[in-house]
Amino acid sequence: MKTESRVSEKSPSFDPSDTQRIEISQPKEWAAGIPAVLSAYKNVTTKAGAIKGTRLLSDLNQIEGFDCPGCAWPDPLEKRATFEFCENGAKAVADEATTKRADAEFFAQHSVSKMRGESDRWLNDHGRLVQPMWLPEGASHYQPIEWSSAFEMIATQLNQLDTPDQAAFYTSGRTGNEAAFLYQLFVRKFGTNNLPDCSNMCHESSGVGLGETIGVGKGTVSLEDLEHAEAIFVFGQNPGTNHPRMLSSLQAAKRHGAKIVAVNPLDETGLKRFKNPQEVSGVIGSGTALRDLYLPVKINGDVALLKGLCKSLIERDSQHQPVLDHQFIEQYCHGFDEFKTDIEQTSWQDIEQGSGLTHAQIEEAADIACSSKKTICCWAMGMTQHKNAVANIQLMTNFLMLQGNLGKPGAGVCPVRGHSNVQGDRTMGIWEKPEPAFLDALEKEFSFSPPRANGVDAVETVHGMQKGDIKVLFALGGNFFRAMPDHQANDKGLSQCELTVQVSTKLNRSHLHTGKQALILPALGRTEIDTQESGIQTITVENSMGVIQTSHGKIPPASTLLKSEIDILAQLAAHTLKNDTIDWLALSADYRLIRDHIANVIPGFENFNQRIDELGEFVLPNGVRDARKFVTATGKANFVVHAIESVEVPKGCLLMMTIRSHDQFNTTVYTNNDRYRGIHGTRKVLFINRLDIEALGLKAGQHVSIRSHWPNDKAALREVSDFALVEYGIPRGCAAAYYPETNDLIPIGSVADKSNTPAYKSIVISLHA
Ligand SMILES: Nc1nc2c(c(=O)[nH]1)N[C@H]1C(S)=C(S)[C@@H](COP(=O)(O)OP(=O)(O)OC[C@H]3O[C@@H](n4cnc5c(=O)[nH]c(N)nc54)[C@H](O)[C@@H]3O)O[C@H]1N2
Ligand SMILES: Nc1nc2c(c(=O)[nH]1)N[C@H]1C(S)=C(S)[C@@H](COP(=O)(O)OP(=O)(O)OC[C@H]3O[C@@H](n4cnc5c(=O)[nH]c(N)nc54)[C@H](O)[C@@H]3O)O[C@H]1N2
Ligand SMILES: [Mo]
Repeated sequence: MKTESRVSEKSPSFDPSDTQRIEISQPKEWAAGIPAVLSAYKNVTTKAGAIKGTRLLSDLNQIEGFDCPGCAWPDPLEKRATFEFCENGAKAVADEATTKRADAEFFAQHSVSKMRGESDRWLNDHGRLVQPMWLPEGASHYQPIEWSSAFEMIATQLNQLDTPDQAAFYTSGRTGNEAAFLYQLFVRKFGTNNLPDCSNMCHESSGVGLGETIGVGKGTVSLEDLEHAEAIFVFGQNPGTNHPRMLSSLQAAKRHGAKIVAVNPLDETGLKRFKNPQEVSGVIGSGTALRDLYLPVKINGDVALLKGLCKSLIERDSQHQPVLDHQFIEQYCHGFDEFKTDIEQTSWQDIEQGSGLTHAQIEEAADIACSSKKTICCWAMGMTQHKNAVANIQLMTNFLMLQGNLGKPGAGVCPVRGHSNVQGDRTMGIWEKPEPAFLDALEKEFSFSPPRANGVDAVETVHGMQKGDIKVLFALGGNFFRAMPDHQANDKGLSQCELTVQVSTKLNRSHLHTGKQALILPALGRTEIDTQESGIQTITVENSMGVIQTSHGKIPPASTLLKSEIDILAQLAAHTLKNDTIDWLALSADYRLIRDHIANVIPGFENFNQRIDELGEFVLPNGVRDARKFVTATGKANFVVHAIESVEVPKGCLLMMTIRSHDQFNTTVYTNNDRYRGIHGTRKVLFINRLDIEALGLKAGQHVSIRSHWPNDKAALREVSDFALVEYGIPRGCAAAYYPETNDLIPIGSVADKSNTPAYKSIVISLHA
């Protein structure tokens, strides 16, 4: 066994590929069009090969094809285009279908310590993981291990724990419904609710906020609603990059006469103008202008803006313009009087100061709301990753409630999910705070007593590992180390674990920051044919709008040694839970049997197999959407009072958000370019207002170190270095940089109230030449 220190001198932010030529140009004025089609084909054919690549693109998002692993945007229920994909979905597929392999020889050549000094892009570029690998205690290199030995090792570790709560089981949102159901069942039979997931870092604030206001933690609109809305407000979202197929829906809405308002510190290209590559006019014409109004809100200025919007509507209504839907408020809502009083007492001065917008700009947005009978609010991470994120969500909902924009066609809330099945994983019970009714149904179906105490979420997992309370971390997909904030805290926690296990498709930094021993279990991807004892298997996913769809892998697996996630989980359960009443291996031999259990446990999945056999897909019930039914503490939709609370930014400091570039999928970096924002050759940039550059005595292009400041921070210094200043259209006092290179700047304790989501988009920073 080779040994060598596992500690690397280089910080994980080091990126050797940054040496390529750096070019900064003007941000683009339109999205998609021919460059997007070319980029899609180039990515798929260069990585997967011409024949396999073209095949993959034609199966993507088709009824008999596979669900795109890129994002959770829905596919049209009928009339799918021949090529129902986007540039970035194609990149995600190409990345999985790559012909490169990170095999045993690769791991023999590269020590863990050496790989720690490489960039995220370098790690991912080595291709698919093809066989189980083991990092023994004290070893410098991973070495191959048999599947059976790996399962035995995990089972032994788990069964040696003092209590099941000493293990945590993470999930990233690519996992399909069947695997998710099996996973939570195993974890609860093992005896814990420690099921942290990527939702904890993502839309948790939406779930918590919506749960309290309208009683359902999901969106209430369909694709059709979106296309027939009269006004669409897009808050804190960059769909041109992260949900490109949403642009087609926005285009359809525009053609039906909708007005679109973009609320964002950055005037994102995708919301300006869209050239639809599916249409001739998108190829040769000038495309469709999307947003009618752009509101350059300050980072975290949305609570103030939303209070301003509500104030304007309430003022207009009291001046005898029929603006509010009093009947809806009377019949379906609770807490309106208190809300109204609070809004009336909030001054325009505080609203302007808090939002960074003028009263006139807010009135312009209110004009659009008032002229619409059907309004939708869409949002993503710009709203959910702040200290007061839950307030953001609740005020958006309240803004809609004022005009009765819930539970009617063309109106409602639309949290746009990230990972392709993050919403489905929750529906299947991947949740550290399960509902009692769900546990009751599980108890009845499988005749056991599931644990009732809440488990740990993602942030609590890091605290737990640091304190020594959690000794085993098992991760079903994802990149827990890199996606979470505060690498120092996370590394300390992980290194104290007895065992860390990653079920993965590609190499990432979580394979390098491990427990005393570590395992990599390589899994089949969404694109690959999944053959089990009963034949070729189908899985299902739930998209952002509550539609259950099937997904069928189409290409041969990257290696004969790969196992499906379901097979891995079933084997793990069979090894760990001795003499169990459930025949786990029978479930993995035929996924239909898992769906039969889901049908018995989860409302809305009755006749699951039959419905997908006959229809291919079906829509889950949603009380708010279908019947204006609000299952909240008051039995009504709740208005909630929130104060304008701004993050304190000391003089000379800026408030920074962390964002995605056009060429990454979360922690997977494809290239160092961000075409729409005009960045080429580097990810180490800080977007900043020209006047702030001047005020700080700096120059555009200059390289600086970024330091973060947080009142309760116990760390000595949090700093990332060598970031080039890019003069950009962003409000004064605000800045932006890419995730994950900046994740170490965020202390693990800096989280959203109530949802405990890391405040990835409110980081107080200072710059140092
Ligand atoms: N190609 C691609 N697709 C993806 C992903 C990917 O990485 N790549 N990731 C997937 C996942 S998991 C997710 S969650 C989604 C993420 O999708 P997005 O939420 O669109 O992703 P972010 O880059 O985090 O963008 C946040 C947006 O919010 C804005 N913003 C930041 N702070 C504020 C604020 O305080 N107020 C307002 N109004 N706006 C603000 C930023 O300027 C940016 O436009 O995308 C999913 N789809
Ligand atoms: N600073 C900052 N940090 C953030 C965010 C931010 O906006 N700013 N966003 C947060 C958000 S919204 C999210 S969702 C998290 C993302 O957190 P995660 O979901 O944990 O991270 P990903 O980067 O999506 O995970 C990528 C890895 O998943 C594995 N993988 C891919 N496909 C499959 C599959 O089919 N099966 C299995 N088993 N493995 C697979 C591959 O090994 C790949 O390396 O990051 C969060 N972190
Ligand atoms: Mo996400």
